[in-house]
Amino acid sequence: MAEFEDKSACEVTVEMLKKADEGGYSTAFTRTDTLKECTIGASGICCKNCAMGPCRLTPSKKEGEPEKRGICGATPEVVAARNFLRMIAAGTAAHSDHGRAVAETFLMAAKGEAEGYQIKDRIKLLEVAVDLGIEVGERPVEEIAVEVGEKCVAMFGQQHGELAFGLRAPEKRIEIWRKLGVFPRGVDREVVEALHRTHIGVDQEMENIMLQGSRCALADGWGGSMIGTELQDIMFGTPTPLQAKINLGVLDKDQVNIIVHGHEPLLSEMILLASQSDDVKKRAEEKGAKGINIAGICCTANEILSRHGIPVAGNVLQQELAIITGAVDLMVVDVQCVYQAVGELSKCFHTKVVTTSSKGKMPFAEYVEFHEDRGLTIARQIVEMAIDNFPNRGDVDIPPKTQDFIAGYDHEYINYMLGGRFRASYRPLNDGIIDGRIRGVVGVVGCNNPRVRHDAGHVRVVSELVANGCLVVMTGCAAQAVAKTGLMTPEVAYKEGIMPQGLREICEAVGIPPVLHVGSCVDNSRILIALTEMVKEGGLGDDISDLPAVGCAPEWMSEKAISIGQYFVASGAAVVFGGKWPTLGSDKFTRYLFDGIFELYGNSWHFEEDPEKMVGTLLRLIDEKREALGIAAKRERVLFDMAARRELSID
Ligand code: NFS
Repeated sequence: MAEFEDKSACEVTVEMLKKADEGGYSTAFTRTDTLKECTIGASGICCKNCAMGPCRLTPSKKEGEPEKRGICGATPEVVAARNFLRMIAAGTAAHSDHGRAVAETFLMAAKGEAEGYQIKDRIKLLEVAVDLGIEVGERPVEEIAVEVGEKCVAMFGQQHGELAFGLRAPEKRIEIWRKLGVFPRGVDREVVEALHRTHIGVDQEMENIMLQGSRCALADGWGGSMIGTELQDIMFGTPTPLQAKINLGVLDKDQVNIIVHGHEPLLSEMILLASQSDDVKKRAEEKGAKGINIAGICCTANEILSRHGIPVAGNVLQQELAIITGAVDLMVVDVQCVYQAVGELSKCFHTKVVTTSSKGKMPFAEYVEFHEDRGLTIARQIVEMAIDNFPNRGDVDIPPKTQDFIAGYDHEYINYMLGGRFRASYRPLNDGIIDGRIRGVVGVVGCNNPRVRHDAGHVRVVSELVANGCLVVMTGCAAQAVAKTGLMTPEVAYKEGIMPQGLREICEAVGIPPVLHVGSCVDNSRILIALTEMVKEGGLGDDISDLPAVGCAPEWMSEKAISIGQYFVASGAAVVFGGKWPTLGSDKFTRYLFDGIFELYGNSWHFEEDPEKMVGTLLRLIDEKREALGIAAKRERVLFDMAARRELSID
């Protein structure tokens, strides 16, 4: 088993890896063993932006030997910067195209043209309308919603002026963006300009390239992602805390299991709705099933989890393992983080894989094109495909383990739960930080990456942060990793030895665990708002860069993660990435990201491969900000209690 335990810290995953091995199935884990990474590409100094290359600018081996240049003369730092900007652009594009689909559906829903969708959270609609400068008055809700939808759709194609949601940031931050010329215009424009600037023969200064890096990433965080989050909340309801279950054990041998995988809740909300109708349930019974069980993977899971408490089957590295249980009757996907291997693997089982987006088709899958105007009808068709596939099951082997956890925290709820219904405010949080009961706030986000031990980095970093008095907010696959340990329940988190007295007092008074699940990756925009609220509440400086708050991604892999990191840095938060760092081939550019940009934004990027050392870096960054604010307290680094570690099955 040791060989499998080296690959994952998640017991269920280890068990399934063993089964995959016995069955001879290839997974991302086994392919990682056989596929050696290209070190030049991985370090960011391979330029393949034109056909004179690829120019592989390997570092000089001998002292005094001149540094390599590309055929056009490009220096390693410019090549690394261009590659980095292209990652940001791709990440921004992915989040923002999601946001656009939501905005377009929202507009259709407001006009009554999207079957099954509605305007659920009217209070949030009015708040967003006010932020967009829309007159509210006595106007009918539908009319306001149409205007909100139109304004949001227009933000993608906006050619000039400042992106409206960017004006939500603290005053001082807005001034920094204006001074540097990085306040984003339209989302699409920033992505296009990023691609233009990185074309052969355009932007040849790493600093200038990274100004566009910031502007493009800010268009993601304060644009595409924020539009996605806000409008999803209005259409599907703003999350409030709820209890749910996680891990492959949520699959049910007696029910039709449908896995929703991908990112946009536009599809999964309709699948859920379709699965709840009486005649569909009856059809399932007729086929011998006891019901219909919906479970999620990746960020689609986080979306329907946060709003409906739908169980999570697992995070990104568990997508293939879900199929290997033999219990998945249908996996329906839309966009992003869906492994191509899933299609072919499904052919070894009875599982049907259904793609739904014209943007993402897959060999070995069936294609049912999803259209929001007939969303519910199409979802119903997919649910029926799953039901009809139930009798085709072969052997089923579901690992019996699940874990309870609490999800559904968002910045509105944090505000409310801290201050109470009549005086909702971030005051108690700020006070807790000022008096030292909360050392700082850390956002731990991002993916899994089979090049590092699955879930281990997330769990280690978060448990150590909690042991050292930090309040942790989480999104994405990172959140799912920690949910699997129980740390997101008061029952486990309040046990002796998990967190220090001060943090525990606050958590107990408010009734929260020290680790809050705040949603999917587009919901990182919620963290931007929470940080802004903390600044506006007062007592912790007057910009995000003054807060004892840091972001980190211990196991990142996607381009979206780079975009998120850059928008946090440009918004003033320090960011620490683990795993591997994509610019190490150029010392000069790496130093610029780690030190140089501090001058501009008041914080910068950091990299720490080892999770243990990452905690040290995070705590140091927090303590430096506390010191600058004059609220430093002397404290020793606490190591996580061994008994507690065993309790959480963290090794
Ligand atoms: Ni985020 Fe979600 Fe997971 Fe990474 Fe992929 S699901 S948008 S990118 S892998 S956290």
